Amino acid sequence: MGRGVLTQYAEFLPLTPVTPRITLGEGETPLVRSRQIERETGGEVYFKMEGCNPTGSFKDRGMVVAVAKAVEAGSQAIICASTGNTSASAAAFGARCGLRVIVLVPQGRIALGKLAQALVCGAQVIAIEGSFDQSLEVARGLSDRHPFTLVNSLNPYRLEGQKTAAFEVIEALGDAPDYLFIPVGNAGNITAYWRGFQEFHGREKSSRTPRMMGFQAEGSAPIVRGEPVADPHTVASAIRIGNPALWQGAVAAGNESGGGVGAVSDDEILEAYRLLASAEGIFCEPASAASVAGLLKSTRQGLSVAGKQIVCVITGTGLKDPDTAMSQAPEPTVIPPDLEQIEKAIIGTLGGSSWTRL
Ligand code: AN7
Repeated sequence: MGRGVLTQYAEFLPLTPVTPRITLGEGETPLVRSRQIERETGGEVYFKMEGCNPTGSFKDRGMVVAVAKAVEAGSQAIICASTGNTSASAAAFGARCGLRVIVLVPQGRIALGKLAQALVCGAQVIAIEGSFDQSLEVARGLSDRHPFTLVNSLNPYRLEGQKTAAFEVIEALGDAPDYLFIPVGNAGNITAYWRGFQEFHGREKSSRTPRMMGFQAEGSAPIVRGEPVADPHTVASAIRIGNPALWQGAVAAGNESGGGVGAVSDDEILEAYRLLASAEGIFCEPASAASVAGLLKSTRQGLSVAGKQIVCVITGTGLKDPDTAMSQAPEPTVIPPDLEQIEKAIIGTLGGSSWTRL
C-alpha cells in the first residue's frame, strides 16, 4: 500500500531508470459498492473513489508522472491553467520536488478549497479575468515562450498516469465493468480511462471493455452540442469548460466503446450530489456527481442496466467546494448549552420518554 503510481505501474508508464520515483501516496483508491443508487437503477453499481488521492482528486495520478518527467528533463518550473484541481495537484507535487509552480485560474470561478491548496503549497496563483479556456490558451503561449513545462492534460504524461485508474477498476472487479460513467470537462480523464481499458483488454482479467458514458454539464456541453461554448456555465465549476483540449479523445472513447457523451442539468447534478451524500455517505464535489447524475438520467430514460456492472468515477472530494455544500444544506440549529432546550430541538418535546416517536 502507498507505493504510488510510478512504482506500482512502472511497466505501463514511460519511465526510464533515472525518472525520480516521487510519490505522495496517490492511486490505489477504493472501489466502493453502492447501497441505495443501485436499488434505483437495478444495476450492480460501484464508485471509484478518486477523492481519496492525496490532494483530493484524480489529478494526482497524472500529475505525479508529469512532474517526475519534468524533473527528469531538468525543468525548474511547471505551469498550468486550471478549474482548480489540476492547480492543487501541480502545487503539491511541484512543492514536493522544489519546482516553481505557476497556475492560471479563471478569477472567482474556482472552488475555495482548491484555491487554498494551491496558495498554501506555494504556487504563484494568477487569477485571469476570463474563462478557463482563455487561461489555457495563455498557459500554452507561456510554455512556448519560456522553459516552463506545461502540466495540463495536453502533457502526454498526464494521461499515461491517469489511465492507471482503469487498471485498478479491472483488478478490483476481476474484469472490466459493463459501463463506466464519468464526468467530462477538458476530456482528459475519459480519454485516459479508455486508453487504460484498451491496454488491459485481452490480458489476464480483462475479457471486455466497458461502454464509456461521459457527462458534461448542460451549460458547458460543447461536445454534446458539437461546437465550442463561448460562455460556459454550471454549478460544477471543475467542468465549466467550453472548448475541451481532448475533445476528440472523448468522442473516440464514446464511439469506439459503444457509449457516448451526454449532458446533465445543474438540477440533476445537485440531486445526485445530495443523494450521494445523504444516501451513500459519499461527499463529492459537484462535478463528480455528474457521473451519477448521468447514470440516473440514462436509466430514467430507459437504459436497462439490470444485472450489469457499473462504475461511476467520483473524481474529487466534496471538501474542495464548501460554498456549494453549504448552499445545499440546512443551517445548523443554534442553542445555548441547556439540556432541556437541546432535547426539545432533537426530540420535539420537553422531557418524557419520546424516543419511541423518532
Ligand atoms: C473533480 O482542474 O480541468 O475531463 O483544471 O476537477 O479530464 O477535464 C478539472 C477537471 C472532473 C473533468 N471532475 O476531467 C482542472 C480540470 C473533477 C475535475 C473533471 C475535473 P477532465
